[in-house]
Amino acid sequence: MPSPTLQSNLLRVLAGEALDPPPVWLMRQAGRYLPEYRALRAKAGGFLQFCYAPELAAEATLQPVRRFDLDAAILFSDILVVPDGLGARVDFREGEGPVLEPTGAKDVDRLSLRRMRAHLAPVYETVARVRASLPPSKALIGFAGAPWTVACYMAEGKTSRDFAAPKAWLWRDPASFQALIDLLVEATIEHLAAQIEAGADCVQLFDTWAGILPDAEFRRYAIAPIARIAAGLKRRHSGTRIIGFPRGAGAMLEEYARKTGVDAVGLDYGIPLEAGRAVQARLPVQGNLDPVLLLAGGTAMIDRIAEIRRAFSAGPHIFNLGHGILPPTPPEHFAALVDAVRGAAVP
Ligand code: 1CP
Repeated sequence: MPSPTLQSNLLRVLAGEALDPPPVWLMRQAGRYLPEYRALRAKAGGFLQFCYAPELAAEATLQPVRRFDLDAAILFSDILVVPDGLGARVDFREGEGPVLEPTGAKDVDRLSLRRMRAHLAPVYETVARVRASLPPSKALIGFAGAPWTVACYMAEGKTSRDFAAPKAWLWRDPASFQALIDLLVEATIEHLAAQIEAGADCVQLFDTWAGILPDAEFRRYAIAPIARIAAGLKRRHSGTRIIGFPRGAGAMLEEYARKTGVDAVGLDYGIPLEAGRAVQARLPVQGNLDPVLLLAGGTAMIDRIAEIRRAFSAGPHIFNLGHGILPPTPPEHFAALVDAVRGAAVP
């Protein structure tokens, strides 16, 4: 029986219930594709300043939930606030994305967990504000980057296709790379626990670059750290539900679902529906419409939404994309997606 305290459909599915229609939210639902976001962003100054302005960040969080009547809000923030809080210099440049002062073996000792908690206080204030203005039927999702993905940006200093800097580091000097991962495991537990304490109902771990790791390294850097985070967070907040999103995991997904201790798995759009159903036999799943299909819209999108709903309707499923919304996406396509997800039951 579902607990009577689980008032939101998202939490009910995370607890293992199958709902038809499934709850819906989309990764990167706040952002540049929304005109109201662009207006707010213009007022905020820099992107990190925006993330650290609770009133503006709370408004950015709520914009898509209001416009599309979604089942969940996701905190407006970024995965790179953790390295910023630890003392690695992070900057966001117009049209270029994140730029960081690259972290190497000699820099790990200078990063500080104590500094992070104080530096990120405005993020936790944003969480509290959002939770206070959302009805209980809508869940608030907190999040963090997974240690591997955050380490990728820290070591490379920017985005990349192949992230050669973190990969070369982990093979040349595994001990110092592991020291960075260990610090990020602690920082992630702290950051997620603080979001839960401020009012987040559940959390998601984004491992955007998990798919560039070969199998042995996937186990060591994409599975083991998540298992430590899940155990550590549940030690502090036993009821917390965690969604893991290991993008590009491919054939390693089943092992990820079995060994990390996450409560639900986000499926990227490269995961075939049958493989997603195999994961769903063990855990609730979330996903996995191709974001380009949302951009394209029309009958191709509507048909695929029906197919995804059909594939996952027998078990716990949260409707979502297989990666974040693309900036040129017309907001009307998002509205059409929500209508299609909430439409009549699929035969
Ligand atoms: O100028 C702007 O408005 C900046 C665009 C932007 C936005 C809206 C960035 C820069 N971050 C965000 C918000 C954000 N980032 C959220 C907010 C909540 C929501 O989903 O609505 C979340 C969850 C993230 C997570 C994030 N940031 C990830 C993981 C998910 C993913 O998309 O893979 C990653 C890799 C980042 C780093 C980052 N921040 C911003 C950009 C453009 C990037 C990606 C850089 C790259 O391409 O490698």
